Amino acid sequence: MTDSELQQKIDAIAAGPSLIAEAVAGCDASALDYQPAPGKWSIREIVAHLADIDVLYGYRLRQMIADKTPVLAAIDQDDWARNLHYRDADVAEALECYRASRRANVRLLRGLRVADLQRGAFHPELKRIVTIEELLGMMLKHDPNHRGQIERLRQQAAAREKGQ
Ligand code: NI
Repeated sequence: MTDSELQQKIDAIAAGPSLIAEAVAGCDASALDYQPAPGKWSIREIVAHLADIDVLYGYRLRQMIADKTPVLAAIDQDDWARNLHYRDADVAEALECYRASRRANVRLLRGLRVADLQRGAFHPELKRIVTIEELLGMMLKHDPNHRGQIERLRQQAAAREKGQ
C-alpha cells in the first residue's frame, strides 16, 4: 500500500458516520424500530452498534499503536446489543457519539505511516496477531455493509406500512 492509498482509505473511513446519517435521515420511529425477524436488529439497534463498535475499534487501535504486547478482548456483539439496551438508544445521540469517536480515531490513523500498518495485537479467538491493516479493512467495510442493511430495512418498513 502506498501512502496516498492509505490516505484514501482513511478518507473513506472518515466519511462513515455521514454515510450512516444520510441513510437514517427522515426515518420515523416506526421505521427505526422495525424488526425484520425475531433476533434481527432494527435500524435503531444498528446505529447504536456502529457507535459502540467504533469505541471498540478505537480501543484496539490504541492498543496496537501504543502497547508492547497487546491482547484484544473478544466481544459478542449480540450480547452488547441486548445488555447495553440498543433497542432504547437515542439515534441522534448515538450518531453524535459515533461522529466524535470516529473523528478521534481518524486523527490517530492520520498519524500512521504505511510501515506502521503491520503493527498488531493478539486476538485470542483467532489465535493470531491481527494487524492495523486488517483493522482498517474492517472499518472500511463496516459502514457500507450496514448502510445497505439500513436501506433494505427502510424499504421493508415502508412496504409494511403500505400493506396495513
Ligand atoms: Ni456490524
